[in-house]
Amino acid sequence: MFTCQDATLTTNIHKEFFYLMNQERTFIAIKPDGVQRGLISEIIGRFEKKGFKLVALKQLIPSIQLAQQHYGVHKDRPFFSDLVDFISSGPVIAMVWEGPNVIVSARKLIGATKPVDSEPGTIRGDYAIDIGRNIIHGSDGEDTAKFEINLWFKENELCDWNTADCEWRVE
Ligand code: DAT
Ligand code: MG
Repeated sequence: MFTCQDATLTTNIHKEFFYLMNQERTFIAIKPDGVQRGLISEIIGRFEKKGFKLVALKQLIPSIQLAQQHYGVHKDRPFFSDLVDFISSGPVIAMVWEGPNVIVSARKLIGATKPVDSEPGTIRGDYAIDIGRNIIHGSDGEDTAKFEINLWFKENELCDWNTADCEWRVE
């Protein structure tokens, strides 16, 4: 017989399944301009306060090779060489953030690529005035996120953990 307890259990299993299906990870980097301008805590704070979970973080000066691989999709664009030089010009804060629909959500927190188009309230809208100094990078899709996380981090640098208040973040 199907009891009330079974129903609750089934609902919980569905919720758990739904939650796991919607869990995503994205690669976020504070570029050298964001680091130089003292915006690290401001930027990390926006992702934290939104409710996403930090699963990896490190500071590094990217090699030219790493920057070229990261921006490989733009290799034929006229700004490619300046972009690579800029990204490898100083410390970058490389991070992986996790949460439901975090890839799209992070892009919204970041704002449009061109600061003239990025809305006030977004990171670029609040802190950037030039496309070549737009503070922050975020993966633009699932495949890109996987590629970038693997490019910047080793598997053992990613922390699997749960926030103590996770039931207050996701129903
Ligand atoms: P996003 O960083 O929003 O994903 P993108 O992938 O189109 O944007 O470009 C990567 C970076 O390259 C972008 O953050 C800044 C730089 N860039 C893009 N278009 C540019 C342009 N027309 N002139 C100079 N830099 C540009
Ligand atoms: Mg991009």
